[in-house]
Amino acid sequence: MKPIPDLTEAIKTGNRALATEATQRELDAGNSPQEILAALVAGMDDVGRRFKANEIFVPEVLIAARAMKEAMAILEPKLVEAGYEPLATAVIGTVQGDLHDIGKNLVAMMWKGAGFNVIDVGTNVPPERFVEAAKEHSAQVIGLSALLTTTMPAMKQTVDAVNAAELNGVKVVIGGAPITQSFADEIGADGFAPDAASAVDRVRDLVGV
Ligand code: B1M
Repeated sequence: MKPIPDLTEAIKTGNRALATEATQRELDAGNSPQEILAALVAGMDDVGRRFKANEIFVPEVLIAARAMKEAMAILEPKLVEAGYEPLATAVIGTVQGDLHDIGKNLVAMMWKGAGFNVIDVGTNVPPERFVEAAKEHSAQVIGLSALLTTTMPAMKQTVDAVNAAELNGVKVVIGGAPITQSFADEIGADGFAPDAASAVDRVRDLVGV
């Protein structure tokens, strides 16, 4: 892949004007949509790495994700035309009884930034809705977020519903402030991520991309 340094830099710094301008410029120059996507993803990967290392914080990630979103709005129709297949499809939501969505949205943005097709089913999502959405979109991953200790049991109910539905290898990844690896093990989730950047690594590992 040919690097496009200013486009990658635009995502790293959350420069929306440059991100959209450089995306359009590269398309006009006949560069392939996949190469342009790779340059955008490289920017988000760097954002994820610095977020994990506590070099940047939630506001910078949101700003980078917004630049990525605007560039993707230009790029997406071209990717579709070119027959591009996303790396994986993930359904994400906040579990039943829980209305917190800032962390969940951040994970969704990072997943999109990594090249996944993300179906966001929102907040206060009952177990059967996760199952239904995973079936409808042939998802490989279901992401569950919970911020309340009182809604942690809804994660177990969702994992149980996914297992009961025999969704053919769909992996469940969980996260949120009160969630730990030992809780994930206890309820039989396939993966846990402490933050949005690690959630990208976890899905990449689980689906092997
Ligand atoms: Co709420 N709230 N809240 N709240 N709220 C907490 C979570 C709380 C810790 C505050 C406190 O008491 N100190 C507390 C929970 C206590 C507990 O359960 N032990 C609490 C409470 C009690 C409540 C209410 C019950 C209050 C009330 O009404 N009495 C109520 C519940 C409503 C409901 O959900 N049914 C409530 C309501 C609200 C608001 C609506 C006012 C608002 C939510 C707005 C929104 O989300 N749109 C709110 C907020 C903002 C918070 C705090 C202040 C901030 C949460 C947040 O967004 N953090 C929070 C206190 C705190 O955390 N300091 C608190 C930033 C966000 C980026 O972090 O979500 O942790 P976080 O996400 C991280 C990681 O956890 C991880 O990645 C993210 C980024 O790296 N992650 C995942 C998250 N999901 C993941 C999924 C993954 C992987 C990683 O894989 C799929």
